[in-house]
Amino acid sequence: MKNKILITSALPYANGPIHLGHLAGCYLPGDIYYRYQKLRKRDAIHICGTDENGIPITIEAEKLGKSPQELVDNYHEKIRKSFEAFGIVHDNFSRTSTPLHHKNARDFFTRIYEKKYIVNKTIKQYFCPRCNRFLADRYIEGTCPYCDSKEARGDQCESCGRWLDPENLVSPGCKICGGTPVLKETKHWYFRLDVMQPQLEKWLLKKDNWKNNVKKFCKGWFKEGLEPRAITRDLTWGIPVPLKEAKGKVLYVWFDAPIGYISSTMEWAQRIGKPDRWKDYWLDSETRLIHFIGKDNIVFHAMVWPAMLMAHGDFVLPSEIPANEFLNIKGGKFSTSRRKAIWLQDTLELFDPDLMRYALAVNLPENKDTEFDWNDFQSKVNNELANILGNFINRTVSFIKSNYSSRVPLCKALSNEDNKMLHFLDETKKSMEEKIEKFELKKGIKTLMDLAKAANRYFDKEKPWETKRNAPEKCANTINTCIQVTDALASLMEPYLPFTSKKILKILNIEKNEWNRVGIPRIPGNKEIGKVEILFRKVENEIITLQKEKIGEEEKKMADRISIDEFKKVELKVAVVESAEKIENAQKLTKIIVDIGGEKRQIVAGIAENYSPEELVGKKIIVIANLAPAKIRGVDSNGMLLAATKDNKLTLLTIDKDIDSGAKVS
Ligand code: B3M
Ligand code: ZN
Repeated sequence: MKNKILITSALPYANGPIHLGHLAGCYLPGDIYYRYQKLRKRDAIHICGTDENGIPITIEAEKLGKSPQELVDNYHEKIRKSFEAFGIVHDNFSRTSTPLHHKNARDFFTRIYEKKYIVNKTIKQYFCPRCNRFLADRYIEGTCPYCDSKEARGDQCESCGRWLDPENLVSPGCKICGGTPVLKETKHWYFRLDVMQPQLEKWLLKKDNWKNNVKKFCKGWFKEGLEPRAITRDLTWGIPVPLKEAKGKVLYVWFDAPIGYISSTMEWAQRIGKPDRWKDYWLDSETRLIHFIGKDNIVFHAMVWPAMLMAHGDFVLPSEIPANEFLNIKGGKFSTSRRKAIWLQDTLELFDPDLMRYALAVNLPENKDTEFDWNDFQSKVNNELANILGNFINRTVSFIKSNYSSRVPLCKALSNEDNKMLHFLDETKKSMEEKIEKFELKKGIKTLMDLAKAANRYFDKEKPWETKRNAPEKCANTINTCIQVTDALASLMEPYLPFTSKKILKILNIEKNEWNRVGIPRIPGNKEIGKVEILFRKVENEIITLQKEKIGEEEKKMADRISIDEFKKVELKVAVVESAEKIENAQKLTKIIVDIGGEKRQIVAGIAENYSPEELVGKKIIVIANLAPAKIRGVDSNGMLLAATKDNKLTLLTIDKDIDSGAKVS
């Protein structure tokens, strides 16, 4: 086993908060794996940071009417804090907006440009005449030519995972104004993936231990044949391309982002006062470079990034890419932009982080998509964490408190049963090691839970509450064994449930966990133990009901928004009131004749209580001109006027400066 481990988790875009889908995809697995390696005293570091360039940032900033800088500053801090609160430990959490990273990305480009792995081409690119700009990848949306999804973006189809070029899209549309873009000439720089294919293929062939989803994906790509890929974009936000003739262009975000792993490691080395330390990892071919990612990032980490590294030549190549599938929510994907998500921040306000860490860990989408469900969360917490794991520890510690004045009873001689129990600790440890090393983290936590179950069975079978009276020595042995099991549980759970593990250490009055001592009793007899503390509080029904309602709400708010195209269907015009009269037997209704740029219309409106007919004549008002005609109280109405109302008050919408009737309102 190589002993240097460089662990990275995908750099989250600083365009929104972290949700459970992100956590299950890569952040929790990365953290579990890293914590485990540290517990085993391996030389491991965990590197991450926010991805602050590219179109995902500019689009969200435009939507919110903020500058990209404001947006990324805000979310960098939010993401960093919520990771910390959730117990995700990174040796360094950087950002791709640092001067160091800008320099690294530009140097990387220059190096492979000089080695002739980058060429330029004049191409035709979509340009939106209405917005007067070139539409870089995500500014364009259309139908995916492969899977027919209607929501494919210019750079990738999220539905089938293909990496696309905007020209591939069927019926493309401008994401900003909804208009139809046209093709126009521009120059871009391309990375010669085609040249890299043979090397890449040879290298990937040796990775037969890789997960199937990753291997399958790559094979498909090789079969189609790799093509040069544009790595520059027409944007003002991002890292300027380090070439004179590329003024006004920036590096494609997926070109600079993975280089962010290197930059973040360098930043870490500087921060700890050993500026060369990053080299020990990145420049040593013996390092195991492990990228934790979600499946939508596979193509970039398993193909483009290794190809970039090969072209560059100095750095270590990825050794494993444990990519997870998606965690879904009610049948669909989590989506930051559509606000269809359960936000980490919200769950942290309600539950101890370990509850969510557990619920996610046992449900990780390692081999297929899984679904998050609040009822399932509740049952995992109440029936597994509280009733099994918490219960065992609680009954052990409480027993010591009430029967042995909070001192661990001495163990004289172990029975067969005691030995079996202790032996099971060692077995569990080995089995967890095997699983975690293979990235089967879900199996790892299940193995831990099996130990807790076995421990409860042991307690039930040995009946210390009876032996206390009739066989006190046996009772002492049992309880002593139980406290060793508790101690072992604390060590074994640390990667998954670090907060609970800490609480147990406090109860046991010991400083730290020792993975390698699991199975070898280390809690001496007579040791005084601390206060009994409830480890897992049960989750009540009411809180679950509330959470379930919340998911729909936010998404609905977003879904209820209409697109600019929908709004444009409404034809609003200025109209002048020519005559008005009250409608008989209808207290609230007035019939008016308006002129809309020469066209006469009759409209029935509920304004009789607020405006007299005399007041109305001559007013210039706003009407919906293309409303389907209707009969109101038997009177024809052909259009509708606009008015503002509040608390029984009503006022008509008029115009601020004079303009002819028939003028369009937009
Ligand atoms: N920011 C994609 C994402 O957040 C991207 C990952 C970059 S890893 C170098 O899903
Ligand atoms: Zn446009």
